[in-house]
Amino acid sequence: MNQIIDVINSSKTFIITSHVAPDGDNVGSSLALTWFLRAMGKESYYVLNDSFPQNLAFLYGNEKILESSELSKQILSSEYTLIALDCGDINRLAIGKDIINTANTLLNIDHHQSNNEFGDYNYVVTDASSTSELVYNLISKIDDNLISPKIAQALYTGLVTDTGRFQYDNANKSSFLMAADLLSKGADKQEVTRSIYQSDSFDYVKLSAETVSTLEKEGIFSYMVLETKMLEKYGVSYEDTENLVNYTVNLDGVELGILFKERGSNQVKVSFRSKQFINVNEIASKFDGGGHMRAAGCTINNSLPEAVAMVLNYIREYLKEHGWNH
Ligand SMILES: [Mn+2]
Repeated sequence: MNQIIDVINSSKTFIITSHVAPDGDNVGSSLALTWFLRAMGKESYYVLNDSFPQNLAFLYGNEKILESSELSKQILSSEYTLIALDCGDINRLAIGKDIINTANTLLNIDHHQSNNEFGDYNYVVTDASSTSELVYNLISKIDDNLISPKIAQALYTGLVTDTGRFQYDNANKSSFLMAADLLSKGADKQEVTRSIYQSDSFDYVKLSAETVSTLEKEGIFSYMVLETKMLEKYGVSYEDTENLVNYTVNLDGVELGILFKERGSNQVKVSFRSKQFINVNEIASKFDGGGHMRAAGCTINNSLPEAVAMVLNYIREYLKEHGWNH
């Protein structure tokens, strides 16, 4: 962490980016670090080529999140430090390759188990609750007084979403201490609750019901399927379905939950969640994906029925091998 602090102190211009399919932790940590660097008197830009879930709009407010093409040539031809947040794989960064290649220094700050330390400097702690917690540690060490209520709110959001409101086993003592400190620095916990957990649209709840109706249970695992036509029927966007997978793993007697989400005719996003002992990062990496012990995902370029069959066959074998198939 000290080398990262040295790089931050000595650089003038920063580009912050993160993984595709933005979530509370990557948006929260990115906004917090972008604003903190500006408070230090630095120039910093948050760049992410993707669309954002509606329930995070309260966080970014008027902040302009740039697409790669909107960064001026002037910035790209000057010296800048690129900071990759919450992303285990350089190929998953939602930013133009040229921006990665021409960066003076690449900093990698992350908590994914699958992170392969692709940065010039890496601050990777795989048992940290969230990248927001790592950014919090870092900026508290640089200058605690520059953490404004807005920054506190962004970090608090990342912490709450990545720990599933403090219920997953990645929520540890330091997470609660961080939460308490952020509340004292002006984070508004009820705004986070209202915006993220109490603002479901009517159509989203109807879509959830239809998705849950596909639920199947087989021994200690369960799964559901979300087809593109269901999203179209209810007018819900793909980005807004991040939490549906929880229905699969919250069942009594289930250790492993899987959600298959169809994307077009030949791509399926698979989300894995586990409760106590299955390392889903290991399972997802069999299909070129990754993530954490208790939450991971992968993308399969195949039709929905093919992808479902392929993953379920693998899971059945995997559970059998470990003696968990009953
Ligand atoms: Mn995260």
